[in-house]
Amino acid sequence: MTQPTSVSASATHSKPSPFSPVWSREKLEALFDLPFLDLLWQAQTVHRQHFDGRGVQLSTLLSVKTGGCPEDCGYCPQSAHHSTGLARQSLLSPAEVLEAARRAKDAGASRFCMGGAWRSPRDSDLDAIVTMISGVRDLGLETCATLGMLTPAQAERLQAAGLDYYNHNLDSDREFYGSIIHTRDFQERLDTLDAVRQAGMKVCCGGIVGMGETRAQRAGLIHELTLLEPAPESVPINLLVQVEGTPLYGRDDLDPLEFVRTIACARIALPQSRVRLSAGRESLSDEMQALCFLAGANSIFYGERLLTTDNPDMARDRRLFERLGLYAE
Ligand code: SAM
Ligand code: DTB
Ligand code: SF4
Repeated sequence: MTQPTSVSASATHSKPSPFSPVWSREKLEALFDLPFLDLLWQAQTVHRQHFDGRGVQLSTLLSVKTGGCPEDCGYCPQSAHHSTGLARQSLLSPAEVLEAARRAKDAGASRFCMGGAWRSPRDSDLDAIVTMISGVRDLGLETCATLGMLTPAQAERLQAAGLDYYNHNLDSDREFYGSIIHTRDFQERLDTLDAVRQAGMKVCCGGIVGMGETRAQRAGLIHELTLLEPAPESVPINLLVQVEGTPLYGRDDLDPLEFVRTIACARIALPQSRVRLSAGRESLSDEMQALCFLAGANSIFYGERLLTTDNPDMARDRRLFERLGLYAE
């Protein structure tokens, strides 16, 4: 019988950080390969060193501009390149957005995230967005937006309006990325993340698994996230929601335990970040979600809809929190 194994971060990476241990891609691959229980034990240990183990942050999403996006992201129902039957919706009014934010706050969310299906917003689009941001803030919610690529000036404008977080995902390993998205490259994503950081906002950056990538490529995604300096404060790990009409529809489902492994590796390699159990919860049992929390997830999207697809209803989540003794942060 083999003994429990642990993998520790190496100090010999090309980009050493004074703030956190450094993970090479090879070390991350080895972490992914640990026996499942050893990996979970290590993740839960790291989790408890940095967070209260039972607190889970709740973010509610709203799609403020839906569909018709010029990008061709292979997973996304909102791309104009795919025929998914999704109804387009032009930019909502600030009043409509604030009404949804009020409901989210009353239901217990602490952060409200506004998503726009743009490659990059026009400056004129941001006029309404800045009104939404200050209104949501005035309700006492943290604010987050995900609007595509930003110029440095646009990032500064959003920050000045009171935007706390900007979500922009790396989405996958650098080498796998090109088989999923052809209309913007990995470096452009890094440039937007840089603009967000330089403007002084917190970064929400993660990815999607279950797109047909290998385990080594999942390790590659986490590795890329560890190279962001400082580490993103918020790391959404999405499980692909397969939408008919998208190129990724019909891919083999990822083994749910592999999803748990991805959460655990994100937790260990990004010990101070909130790791969000994001899209895909609808397809996970309560028991599988419990394993994700054990692996170190400490944030969820809360509310019946993600952007265009379903999420567990709030009553189910409240029951889940009760069953597991979790509390909302
Ligand atoms: N258009 C902006 C962008 O791409 O940055 C913001 C919205 S986009 C929908 C935000 C993220 O949602 C994507 O980066 C991706 O990680 C996630 N996402 C989109 N479709 C998904 C799907 N079908 N399953 C899981 N995650 C998805
Ligand atoms: C993120 O990483 N996941 C969220 C949020 N950031 C914007 C979006 C998930 C979208 C899932 C597909 C949909 O509902 O359209
Ligand atoms: Fe557009 Fe974002 Fe969807 Fe890509 S993920 S198609 S950029 S909305």
